[in-house]
Amino acid sequence: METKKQFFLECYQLGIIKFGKFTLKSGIESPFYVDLRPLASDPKILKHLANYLLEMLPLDNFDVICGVPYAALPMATAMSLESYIPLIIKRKEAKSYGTKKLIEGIYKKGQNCLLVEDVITSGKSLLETIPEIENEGITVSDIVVVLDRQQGGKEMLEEKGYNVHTLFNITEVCEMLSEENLLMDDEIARIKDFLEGNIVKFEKRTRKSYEEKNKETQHHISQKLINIAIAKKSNLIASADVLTTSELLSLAEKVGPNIVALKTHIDIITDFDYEKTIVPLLEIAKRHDFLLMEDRKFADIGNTQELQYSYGIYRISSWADLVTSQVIGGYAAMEYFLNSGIVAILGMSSKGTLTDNHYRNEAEKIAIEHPNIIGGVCQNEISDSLLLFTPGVNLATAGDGKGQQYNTPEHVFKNLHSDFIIVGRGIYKADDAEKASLEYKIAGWNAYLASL
Ligand code: 5IU
Repeated sequence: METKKQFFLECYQLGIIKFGKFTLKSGIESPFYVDLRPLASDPKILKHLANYLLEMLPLDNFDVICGVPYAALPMATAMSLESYIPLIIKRKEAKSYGTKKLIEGIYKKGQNCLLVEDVITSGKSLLETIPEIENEGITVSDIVVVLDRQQGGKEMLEEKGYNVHTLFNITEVCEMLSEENLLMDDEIARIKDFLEGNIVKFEKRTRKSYEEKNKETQHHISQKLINIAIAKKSNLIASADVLTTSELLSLAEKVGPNIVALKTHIDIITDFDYEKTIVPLLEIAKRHDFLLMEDRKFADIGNTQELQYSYGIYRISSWADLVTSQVIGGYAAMEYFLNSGIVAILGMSSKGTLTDNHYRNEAEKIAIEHPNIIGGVCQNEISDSLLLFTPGVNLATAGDGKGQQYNTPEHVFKNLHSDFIIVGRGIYKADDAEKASLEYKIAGWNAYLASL
């Protein structure tokens, strides 16, 4: 069974709510804009919507059903079809000829009407509509609304004695979108501010270019990475989650010209052999000018991490330009990765991750302060003194059925101000990995340029 949240997310995909800066009819600037008319263009969604609305209502109370024109007309029609409660139609203006009726359809005096509205803001338009229906001798006891903008309308109508039923309100919408990483914390704060009746300040959010970040960074690995990005016009890191040396080397050879770095999970290579795996990989990386990023995600005390970094069969410190590390061990645990730039894990892309707001903020503080940390992996915007690496990017799909949640390059560059995208299956599972890497390279670079 589909949950209410899943249903909302389907509706959201149709573009019914936009976030940014919008000037309302009243001249006030709003941080969001709602238009539910697209819902009527998707028959399955409209039918589900009708049923969700009907479920909330005491249906025996109603003799007729009426939508406030125009957006709620298809909704009221769908509800009528699903419930067999007859529909009446309210005109926007009375005809200047003939019957001059404002309400069309079959009804009798004394009947009770369910009024349907798409969005309620101040409630003013409903307050104008209700007397026009009541003038015909029909009573209105209940109003059902798809989305409450929470600007006082619901409360005002309830005070006047109407039962107002709302399917969603903007606070719930923000929560659902935030859980899905579709809405940034600063946008939510601005919406809250707006709902509290404050004039909202829209500071222009700008992102730093590679050139600006290059000037500010002290770490030679950041500079190297950024210089490659500028030279190749690429911000693509391919994730080589393959299981054999031959697959790894063959992928590196194919995607090498299009990437800034190859991300490895070296411990999943079943036939790992330093001479046969790392030596040729270093040669390919040098020839195609990309860096090696070992996604080891260290998560221990400093001493153990130092050993894991330099010893064992992988000898990561001898070849990895970049390594990923959790910062769960604290600032001091980050001291020992001396040959590589550290990319700190700040937030994860998997469903139900424990990297909540508090954790991310604390981890980010360490990342900002630590000279060995050049950036972070995150699904949120982070300080622009760090490089932001964003995995969970795929042009073709929204998830993998195993908890991975994908975004588009446009989203991560524009909204998160990401610097590098990390793409795994989108490339190594493609029929033609070389072609796919070129597609992601172009999409990533264009999205970066568009975000400036
Ligand atoms: N990865 C994520 N999400 C994260 C972190 C790492 O996907 O939050 I931290 C890794 C896992 C995999 C690669 O190696 O990035 C993404 O691969 P796919 O594009 O195949 O999902």
